[in-house]
Amino acid sequence: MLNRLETARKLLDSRDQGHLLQEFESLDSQAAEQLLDQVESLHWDVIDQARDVISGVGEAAVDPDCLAPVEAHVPDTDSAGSLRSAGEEAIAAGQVAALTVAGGQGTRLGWNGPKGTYPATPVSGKPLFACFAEQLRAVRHRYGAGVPWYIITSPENDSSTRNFLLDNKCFGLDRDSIMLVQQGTMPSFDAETGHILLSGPGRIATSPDGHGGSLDALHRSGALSDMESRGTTIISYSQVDNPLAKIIDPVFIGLHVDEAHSSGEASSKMVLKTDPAERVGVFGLLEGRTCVIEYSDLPGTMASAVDADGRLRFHAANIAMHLFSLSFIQSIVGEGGKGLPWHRAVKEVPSWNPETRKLQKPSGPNAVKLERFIFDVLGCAKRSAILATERAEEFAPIKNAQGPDSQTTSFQIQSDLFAHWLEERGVVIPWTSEGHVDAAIEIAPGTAMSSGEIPSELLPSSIEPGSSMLL
Ligand code: UD2
Repeated sequence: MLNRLETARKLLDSRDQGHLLQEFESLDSQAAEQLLDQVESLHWDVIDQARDVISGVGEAAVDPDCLAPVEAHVPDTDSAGSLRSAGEEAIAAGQVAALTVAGGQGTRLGWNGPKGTYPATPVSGKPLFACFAEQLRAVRHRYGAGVPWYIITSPENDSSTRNFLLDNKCFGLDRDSIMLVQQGTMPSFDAETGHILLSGPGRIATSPDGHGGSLDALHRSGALSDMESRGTTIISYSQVDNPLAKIIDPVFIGLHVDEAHSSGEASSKMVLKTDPAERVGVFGLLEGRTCVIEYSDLPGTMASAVDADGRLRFHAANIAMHLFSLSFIQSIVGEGGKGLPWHRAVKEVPSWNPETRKLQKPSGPNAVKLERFIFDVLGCAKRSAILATERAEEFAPIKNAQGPDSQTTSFQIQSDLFAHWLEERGVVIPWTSEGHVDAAIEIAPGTAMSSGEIPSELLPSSIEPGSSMLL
């Protein structure tokens, strides 16, 4: 233990982080061991490279004159048909893997468990993980090809995620078709001094390193090699918080592999942004390369700028649905890859004070957190395709306990979508004056993935106001 301590002390003192060992002598042997483990497990080379980001040096705001709007692809019926066939070919050939990022802390949701365990559908209240598992089962049934599913977890929620999936028998999927991959963490830094914060006696305050950290985690864990061994060439990326995410979408995959539109490296979905204040990133072109400017980085004047026909100039909203070629990702995180840039956020992080031996609750944002964002890979692709999709069909995120992007708003979006599916099949629907359905309606992916697929024998003649319907 002694030379471990000396090694740690040298490493920390050389970075002005020696305070982390200040109360080492007062720790019991287990806590002392855990502190040394934490010090040794942090990626100090990465932390050293992020020094300027931590201090906020050189943070450049977006230059309005350099960012141009993107052109999204709006498929008509014919082109959608041919894209779908190409996508179905890739799926049936077992070339597609699903990647769900579920390592976030879910702070805004106030849910005591992994976000993927949160009830996400209006009638059955099935958890988010079940929504995606059912889609994968439907894809396996329809195309005869299993889709390997990689789920990004954090050190905090990995075991509870694993136990939840096993307790639910992987929702009918083969256990060996699911791989949980723990993402990395980064320490939190005092925003003024740059000193790493403690979360308790002998415990370094850390948080997940952002969904962009999933790429390094896939590399380090061997998941990318596992994909290769399974014949994966396309990774279908989505966030755990959107129950309407079509995690295997043949039209999207068809566009991604269509050389007329895409270099086959990285493609994304967009929905129309109409509210300048909506908390979503927007797509743009910087020197000809696709990028996403996060809502927190987009100057207000650019967020509210409108073009000639009154539409927001930056109206292509990022819904965090991407397709990546496996070889492209390997080039980013492999030996030659320099990895993704760090984004700096200043947040409130309670910190342990060894002097007073108390956990100090900050009166305001006091700590720098560093995250990598997945969408920063887009700039490395020669030609990204962006598919325009309907918000009402594909985007019903659950991020907050109430208000926007909450279970309530998501349930209404889902019920409205399924009501439209039923109405297209002749069912009489009770619409309110605001254009929402006055009922809770849920159609499981195993029943239908579109209106036309609903078995006729299941169709009612009408939906009673205030009723619930599960198909
Ligand atoms: C994200 C996008 C935003 C828009 C919106 C759509 C970013 C920074 N912003 O906003 O542009 O696309 O989603 O809903 O991407 N996660 C991890 N590990 C982490 C951090 C997050 O797995 O270390 C997951 C998390 O579980 C969640 C998702 O990534 O499902 C997005 O989390 P967020 O809170 O960072 O981003 P958000 O939702 O504000």
